[in-house]
Amino acid sequence: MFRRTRIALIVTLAAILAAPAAVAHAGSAFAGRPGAVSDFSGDGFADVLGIDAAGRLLYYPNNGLRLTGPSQIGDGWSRFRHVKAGDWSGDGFADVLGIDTDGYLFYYPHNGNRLDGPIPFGHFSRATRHLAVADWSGDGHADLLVADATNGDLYYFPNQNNQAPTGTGQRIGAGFASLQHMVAADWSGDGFADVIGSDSSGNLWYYPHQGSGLGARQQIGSGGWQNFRFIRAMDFSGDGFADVLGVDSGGSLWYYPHQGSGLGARQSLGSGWGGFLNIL
Ligand SMILES: [Ca+2]
Ligand SMILES: [Ca+2]
Ligand SMILES: [Ca+2]
Repeated sequence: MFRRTRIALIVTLAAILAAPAAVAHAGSAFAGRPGAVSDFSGDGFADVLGIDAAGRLLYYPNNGLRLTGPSQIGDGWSRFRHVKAGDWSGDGFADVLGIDTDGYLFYYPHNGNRLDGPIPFGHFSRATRHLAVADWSGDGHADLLVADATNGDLYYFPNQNNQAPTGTGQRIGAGFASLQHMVAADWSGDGFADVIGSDSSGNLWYYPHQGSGLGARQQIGSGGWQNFRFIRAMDFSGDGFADVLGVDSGGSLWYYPHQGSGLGARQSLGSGWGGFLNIL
């Protein structure tokens, strides 16, 4: 009963706090790509959501490849161990899914100008090392990719009619427990999510989506990535190829544009991100 009470409280706070934080939908000029990662405004350019030290969910819209805002769109988000934004419902606007510290998965649908929910989506009986929310199947609905903390295997849980995932998932890779960060987004631009990860030696890797699993990984960065507090992949530039965003040890947020087969010169998106509990 305590759990239910706590969740209800969060919903109430989120609803109240969402009021001044209306997210303007771009009329009928819909340009987002269904299933995309972190495009909260639905305009085809990924945005940033952050959970600050007080557990507030803050929305930073991408306005011309820089971040503006933030607007507070929720409260009580410090309870999540893993949380990601991806278009689960397939309407072009990113929804949010999170796994709390007890292993429970929740779905927050993006509804109009705020997040609804949370909708209970089940429980992971084994510890999760990494969670990604991205369109693995290429059908315009984000799916779940979950790296098991125990055996390091990566599992794909398909999105079936936007309902809670079922079963044990399909194994699509191995060796992911040792990665410091693991995310998924469409790096190759073919409509199927790929995986990006960083290791403790400071390397950044791209794991291409290939058939029913992941192909041989390719290095797309080296030196210093082990010090990053957060690493995320999302199409920040709106060209259909995922870019990389990261918060370094000094709390600066950087945008690394996808360029050719690697990353171009990084650009600053601001400072003061060091105290954040999560970004998505
Ligand atoms: Ca956007
Ligand atoms: Ca899908
Ligand atoms: Ca791809």
